[in-house]
Amino acid sequence: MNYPIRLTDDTRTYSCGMNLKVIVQIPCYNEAKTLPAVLADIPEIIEGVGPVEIQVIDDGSDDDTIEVARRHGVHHILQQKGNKGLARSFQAGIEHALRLGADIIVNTDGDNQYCGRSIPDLVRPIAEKRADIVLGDRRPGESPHFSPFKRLLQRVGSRLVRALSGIDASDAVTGFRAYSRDSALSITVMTRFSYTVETLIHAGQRGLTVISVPVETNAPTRPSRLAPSKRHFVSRQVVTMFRSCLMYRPLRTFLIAGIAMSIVGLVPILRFLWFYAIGAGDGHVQSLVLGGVLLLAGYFTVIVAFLSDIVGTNRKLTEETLIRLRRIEAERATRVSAANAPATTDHD
Ligand SMILES: Nc1nc2c(ncn2[C@@H]2O[C@H](COP(=O)(O)OP(=O)(O)O)[C@@H](O)[C@H]2O)c(=O)[nH]1
Ligand SMILES: [Mg+2]
Repeated sequence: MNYPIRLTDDTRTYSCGMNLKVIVQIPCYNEAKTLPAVLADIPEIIEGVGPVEIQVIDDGSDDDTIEVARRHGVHHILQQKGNKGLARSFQAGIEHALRLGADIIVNTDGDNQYCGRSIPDLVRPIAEKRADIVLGDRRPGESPHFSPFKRLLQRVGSRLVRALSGIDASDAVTGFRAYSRDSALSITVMTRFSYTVETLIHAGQRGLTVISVPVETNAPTRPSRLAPSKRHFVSRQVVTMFRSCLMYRPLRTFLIAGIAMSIVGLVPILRFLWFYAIGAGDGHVQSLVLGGVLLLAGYFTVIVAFLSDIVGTNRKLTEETLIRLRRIEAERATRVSAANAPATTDHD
């Protein structure tokens, strides 16, 4: 069934030039209260780019999220069976949008954290082929909606992401982003917790151009559900970064660990040798045992480094195959969906 889009603010309508298909996706878990405000703020058309379609991914909400989305004329509603978490919903949404023929996919939150009127700023650099991914930078250092502790976390997190991915992003965990079709085709979210950091590290590894543009944010409508406490947020990001290191830089990660262990192991061995040389070796055998164990552990970790590099090369080849397969599938599905009605409700 086709639901007409109802917009309340005429200033959000623009004249159209390029005719690219922009899909704004909103992963939602119980967002019936705030969804109308999010939808009302999304432009219908972006000047010089093309029309905007909206896709809501409902992750087994218990409230009226789906009903609200239907009433407000959302073009595409993707229903997950049960609550699968944000990362899986995000990935399902990206794949669905690609099958619908999206040229640019924008992700925003269902809690009305981000201002829909910033969407054209995210989309334009991709339409003009200046970027593959555009991050909506909330300027955490200045935003009144961030506590001093959250600002500090953002700064540390962004530095770490820069070290891992080579991408300079002052707001690495922003969920407000735009992806070109090609960059979306290459997204495979592996970790369950934080797709935001993982997709950035992945983008850096693939050599994609990622830029940040400043965006407006609204005052919080409720506490964060994804990071109910600071400890939870920090541990989630640390686990994601650690797993990303193992996944995308296995040689370097294991080699550094192996060499560090070997160097630490050499210290007690040299200590023992010193005592042995001056004739006081008795009573220092423990140093030799400890050093030997660490040296051996370091040696095996170096072997693991080379093995994981081979596994990593295979992962890259598999990834290339997956991307090509996705491209073929998405293009075929786009042709089929173009022949069908534009409004859809799909199940995963
Ligand atoms: N799919 C899915 N989305 C969720 C879940 N929890 C939160 N979200 C959505 O993820 C987005 C961000 O959630 P939010 O609580 O605002 O977290 P924050 O902005 O990152 O602090 C919102 O659109 C939520 O509806 C979940 O369990 N599954
Ligand atoms: Mg939010």
